[in-house]
Amino acid sequence: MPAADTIVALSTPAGESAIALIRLSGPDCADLGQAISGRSQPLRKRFAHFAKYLDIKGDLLDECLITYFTEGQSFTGESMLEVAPHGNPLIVQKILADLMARGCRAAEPGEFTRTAFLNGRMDLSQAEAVSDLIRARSDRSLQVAQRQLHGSVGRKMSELTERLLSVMAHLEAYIDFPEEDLPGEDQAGPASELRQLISEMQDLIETQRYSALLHEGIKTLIIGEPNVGKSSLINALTGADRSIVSDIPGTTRDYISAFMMVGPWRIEILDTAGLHEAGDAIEKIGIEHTIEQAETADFFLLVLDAATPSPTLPSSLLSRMTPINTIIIENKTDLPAAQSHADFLPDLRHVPMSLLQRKGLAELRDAWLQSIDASLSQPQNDGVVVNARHAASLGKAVDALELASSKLKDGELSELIAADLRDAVEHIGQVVGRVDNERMLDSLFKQFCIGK
Ligand SMILES: Nc1nc2c(ncn2[C@@H]2O[C@H](COP(=O)(O)OP(=O)(O)OP(=O)(O)O)[C@@H](O)[C@H]2O)c(=O)[nH]1
Ligand SMILES: [Mg+2]
Repeated sequence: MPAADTIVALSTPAGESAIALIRLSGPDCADLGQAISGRSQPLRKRFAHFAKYLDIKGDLLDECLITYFTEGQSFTGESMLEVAPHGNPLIVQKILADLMARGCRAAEPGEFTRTAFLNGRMDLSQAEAVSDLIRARSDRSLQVAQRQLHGSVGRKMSELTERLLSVMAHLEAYIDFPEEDLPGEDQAGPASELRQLISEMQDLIETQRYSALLHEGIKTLIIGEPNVGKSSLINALTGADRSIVSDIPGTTRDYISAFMMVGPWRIEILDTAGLHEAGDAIEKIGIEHTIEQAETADFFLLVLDAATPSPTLPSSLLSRMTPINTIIIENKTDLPAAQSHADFLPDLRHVPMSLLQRKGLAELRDAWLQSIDASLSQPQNDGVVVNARHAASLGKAVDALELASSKLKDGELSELIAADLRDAVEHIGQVVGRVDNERMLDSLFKQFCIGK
């Protein structure tokens, strides 16, 4: 096989910083390390060398730390170099240009992690976790990414595969040794194990919703009639003058979104146009947008003016609101005419508030956190959370298992059932980016005495 390229990339953000990190991976790293540091000896592995960076003409570019990793003992599995110069974009640019002049190639996005995956340093779900980890913006998503990086998804897939292989082994024994003196084909065992596997995999697929919420944020809609204080609320929650506040009803014409945190959860919060029957053409469009947004919202903060009668809400909105996903905010409790609206949608949680006096915000955050925790508490499945790609593969595996299960019930041939099970194993294998036939054989041989 021809030697692969040696790739190079700046691994820290472009711009001024105390230090920058330039990473290289590929067969030339050992020679390059020696050449750029002007050493006569090869660099010691896994040792931070304080060295002068000398360019291809021998000119000094900077003083930096250079660390060399040998093949098999690095992130990518190839030999690697990490060069840490001062974080001056000009120095970084000169070093990158010099490394290119010495034959390196600029790395593609994600190429270091891809190489790590191709070299078997991690499975596909772990490679994905690297990018999730970098992008995580809340404690919860960080936690899930870290677990996945440590192989949580891979381990779960291995467990499912083992169990499927065991069902298969049971069935395949009859294909391979029909005349052998094997125990009678007890279909209740494999059939109930299959049902169990299907239900566990469906639970796993469900966790995709959780992972989407973690990454995109819990979409929360502030809704209510005009002038009740919706824009005041988004501003108070985000600590910024994000939305215009005025005493003119109908000030907010279209939705405005911002990101914020509630405890460990990332929230995308949207201020919307006030809901009411009348209104000009632009307001009407704004209200339509609110109703559209409500269809995909995860959470609602329904704001009321405590001094005015309870609102009449469009039924399309009301039907989306449940005690788990909605909090009613009775705002303007400071007004003399303010009254309790506890009897309005009494099943939903009510929080009294005066945004004018900045009262009730802490209570709202507490109630909100409790609601989110209640609806999104740690998913089952040992905390394993799958992403959309995993869920798609698992969905195909479930389809194959459903087929196998109904064939088993109809007493069809073991060969046909085993083919569906094999499909399922392959789809599960796709989650971690590999299908390991060796393991299937191991499992088969372990359970049945083949040697005679
Ligand atoms: N007294 C009192 N006034 C408030 C309170 N919260 C907001 N307001 C006032 O109510 C008016 C409307 O506030 P906004 O936040 O613009 O209300 P909105 O719901 O966004 O209104 P639209 O965008 O028109 O739908 C402003 O004059 C605010 O200063 C409060 O707790 N008490
Ligand atoms: Mg507004």
